[in-house]
Amino acid sequence: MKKHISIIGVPMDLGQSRRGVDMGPSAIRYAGVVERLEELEYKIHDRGDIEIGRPGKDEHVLASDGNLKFLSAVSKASEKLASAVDEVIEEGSFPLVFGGDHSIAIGTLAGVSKHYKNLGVIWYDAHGDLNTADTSPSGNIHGMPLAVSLGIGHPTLTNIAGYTPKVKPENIVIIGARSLDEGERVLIREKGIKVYTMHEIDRLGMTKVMEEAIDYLKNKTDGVHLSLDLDGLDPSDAPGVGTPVLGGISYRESHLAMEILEESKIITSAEFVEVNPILDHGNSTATVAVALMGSLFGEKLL
Ligand code: B3U
Ligand code: MN
Ligand code: MN
Repeated sequence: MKKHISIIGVPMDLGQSRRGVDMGPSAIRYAGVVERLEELEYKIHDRGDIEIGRPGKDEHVLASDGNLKFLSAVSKASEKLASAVDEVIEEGSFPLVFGGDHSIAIGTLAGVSKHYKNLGVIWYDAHGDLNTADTSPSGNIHGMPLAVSLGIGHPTLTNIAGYTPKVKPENIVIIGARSLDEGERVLIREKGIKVYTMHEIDRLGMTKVMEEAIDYLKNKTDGVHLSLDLDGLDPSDAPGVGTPVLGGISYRESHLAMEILEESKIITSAEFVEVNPILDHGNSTATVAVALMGSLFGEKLL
């Protein structure tokens, strides 16, 4: 992994309905991320936060766009984030993005993917985030970023940064899924997307799941983005998320997953999303996020 890391905060809360996730970047900083990574001898450049425009007063639900809440504010922020991520990679630094809700992955991937011919994506999440306006039960864009990155969805979103698609279905691995909508299941089957649900994690164990995921991506990709939604973890370990789902990945399994990724050296960019300090117990979910970043960037127990 590179020795320079650039942090970008994205205080976005318009991709879903629970306020407070816009404070995620502050909570993660407060949990000591910069100090933790500096201990590991990285040079950290904290670029501060992307400015998120407030929506116009009629924009709360854009009926004319169907089922896409805050489409215009989300797409504007995505363009800004894509440019910032692009700059970071141009500078030769590792982009580390803090959410905000998961809609920010649209911008992150738009900034990352133009630097790779075959970007791989590890999507660590309770959800598939593969909805479109037609299949979404909520109209929340944070349930859509993976579909958008495949080029499926509203053109304003799929064309962020001026190109589409950002990722090929065969270069994606979803880990931790346990809440998939019917339209998402259809898309997974149609596109042949690799998914390790909680069933496979329980059955095979996290070591085998991660080894298989890495083998699956290693030879066909030239970079791999880790998009880690804290709701992939069990709510007992990461309570501060907007849509908790029981039966998730444990704190220990998640550390193991990050350690195995670190050993593999395949990760070239990362984002940690959906930390909502208002719903949290203390600052424990941000603290978990920072601990996982420690493992991802090479912290060792001994
Ligand atoms: N699949 C549901 C719920 C959801 C997606 N992502 C999160 N929740 N965090 C939806 O609204 O698309
Ligand atoms: Mn998600
Ligand atoms: Mn999720």
